[in-house]
Amino acid sequence: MNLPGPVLPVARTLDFASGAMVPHAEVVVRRLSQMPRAFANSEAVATVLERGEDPVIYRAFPAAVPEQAGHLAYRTTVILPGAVGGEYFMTRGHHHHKDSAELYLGMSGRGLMLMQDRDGRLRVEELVRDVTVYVPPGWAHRTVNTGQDELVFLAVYFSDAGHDYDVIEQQGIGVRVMAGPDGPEVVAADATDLLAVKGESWPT
Ligand code: S6P
Ligand code: ZN
Repeated sequence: MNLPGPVLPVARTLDFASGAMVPHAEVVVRRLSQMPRAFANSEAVATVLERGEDPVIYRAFPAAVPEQAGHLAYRTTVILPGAVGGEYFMTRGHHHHKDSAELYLGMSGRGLMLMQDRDGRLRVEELVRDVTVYVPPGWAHRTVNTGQDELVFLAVYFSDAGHDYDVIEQQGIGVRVMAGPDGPEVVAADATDLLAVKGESWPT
């Protein structure tokens, strides 16, 4: 969104239940057909698409902010409830071209943030209303809706950071979140990674 600067101070309202931001720039809509490789079970994805269905996985309401150094961009995201091949609906996930931090705020619903740095370290944090999750520079992030309702959250990031979807599209993130008989199950690529995810020795 390359708007000319400078901009004037502006107030925008957020509806915590629906995720609507007023005013907002053009809404981003992501359907299953736009992210077929995100889900592990490619047969399940193909089956849904062959049925002629192309469910909306998530929508985002961006604030119109110049993509220039010094600005903060922000947008709400609404991930619908659902699963494909037993894997919960989630965002595509990305790195930022310019490694820089990002702050998430849970607004409604229930989900998990999957994060992985460029060395492969993994971290999973719960995202619910009133919870902030700090994503340090260099950590890819993907958000998963593990609940029955829409998962709504706000993300604030450096406006000139850029979004790099290629690494996650090609390599994925080392954990997946599956619908198990007793609720969400975080499944890691290998046991070592899973220990890292569940480790308690994280600085607070
Ligand atoms: C932006 C921030 C979020 C995501 C949004 C959709 O840096 O992380 O606003 O853009 O949740 O996810 P994705 O992976 O499709 O951009
Ligand atoms: Zn981001």
